[in-house]
Amino acid sequence: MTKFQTTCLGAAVVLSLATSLNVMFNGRAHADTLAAQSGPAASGSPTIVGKIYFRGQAPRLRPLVMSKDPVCESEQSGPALPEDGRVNPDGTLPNAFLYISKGTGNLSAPVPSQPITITQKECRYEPHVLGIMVGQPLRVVTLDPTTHNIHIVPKSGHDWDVSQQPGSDPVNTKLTHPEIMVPVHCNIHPWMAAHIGVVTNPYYAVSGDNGAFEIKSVPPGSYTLSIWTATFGTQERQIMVRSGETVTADFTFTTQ
Ligand SMILES: [Cu+2]
Repeated sequence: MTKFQTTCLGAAVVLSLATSLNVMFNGRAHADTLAAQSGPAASGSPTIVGKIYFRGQAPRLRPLVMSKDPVCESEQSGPALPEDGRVNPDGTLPNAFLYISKGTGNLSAPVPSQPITITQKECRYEPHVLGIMVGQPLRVVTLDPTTHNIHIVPKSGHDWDVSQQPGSDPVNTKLTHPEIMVPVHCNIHPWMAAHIGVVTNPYYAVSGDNGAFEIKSVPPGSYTLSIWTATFGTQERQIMVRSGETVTADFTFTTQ
């Protein structure tokens, strides 16, 4: 076991216990707890790392029914399980969106000109959960031999509803208001769904198939780190980021 894994495991035990006992850390005390787990971080390396754990009975997921479009059905190599509600085999959660919702540090950063891409592949969206900054280009790609329609439905601003034929060029848009989370649908294939976290700073991440996440180069400050999941609810906690240090922030969710 590497030193990093040991640190994560230790932090997980402490934070998991706290969460399962419904003990809310808050304010300075918890910030210090997390800072105490910090280690040195080189410039540009992760400043906030963590893992998202799940306790309890994982939801039993029903395969998506794609019979409405035989092309989609034929693209599947096995049962097409939904992403929402999925728990990794190791008991961690993928598809959790982590972001800094409040803070004292200087979070202002230029909006990247490079696009965030969402791809329609095998009649699913890849990725299923993604983040983007307000005003950053969103590029929609189709790789499927069937027509899709991408329908983005923000609470503020206008719907964006565009069809893409097989072989079409990518289409581009922008999201104009912060929102956790903006839903994406396909009006042709009702099982297609994605969630976009639209944020005003670049300090966000999505947990992967090992439940881990990392947010790089966060300026020093005191922050609220928030986490969204589609199925298991949301949480937040205070963290303190100090220059040159890495903060470990694990979260645990249970069945709702
Ligand atoms: Cu579609």
